[in-house]
Amino acid sequence: MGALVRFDADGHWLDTWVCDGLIGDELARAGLAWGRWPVRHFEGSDAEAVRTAYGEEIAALRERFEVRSADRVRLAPGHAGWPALRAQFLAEHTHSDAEIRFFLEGAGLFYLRSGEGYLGLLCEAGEWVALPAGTRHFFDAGAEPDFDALRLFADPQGWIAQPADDSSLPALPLFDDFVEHLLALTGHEAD
Ligand code: LAC
Ligand code: NI
Repeated sequence: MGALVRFDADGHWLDTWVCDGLIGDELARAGLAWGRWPVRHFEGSDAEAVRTAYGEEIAALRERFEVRSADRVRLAPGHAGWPALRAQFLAEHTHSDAEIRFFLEGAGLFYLRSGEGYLGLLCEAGEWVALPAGTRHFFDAGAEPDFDALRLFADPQGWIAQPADDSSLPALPLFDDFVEHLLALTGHEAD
């Protein structure tokens, strides 16, 4: 289950959306495209394997966005490089192209500025999101990352981030706290 949460300027949790239609509408208002594709199981650990399994869906995205390169990021719990990568993802940044991410497995949390406050978008397997170029955002996947995602880039060089001045950011719940709070709200216990 993906989820979208609105926070105020001080980082207080305000509204929670967990229905596809409402998440899509709310994100569209914030200028983001979002959707869900069927989860398919396929062989292969590279970006090409995803393009083969999701040919039609990815072709449709390519009609909407400029896409010149792609890569695939798979991070399993205990990944040695995660602390350094996490710090890089957690720093608020922008990209000169749209940030398009499609989750094949696991989950990740995006934060972006919206109006006076912030939106937190939890993406799970089957969900994709496109943040327009220049959107200030950051990302987390928790203390133990567990996701597999396709990243599509307009820039042929792939992942390039411009740091944003994040000194005004309030404390927003990172992935593990976000999920715990969400599960408590929706009446589920965390594992
Ligand atoms: C990205 C996330 C970390 O740019 O925002 O992939
Ligand atoms: Ni980014």
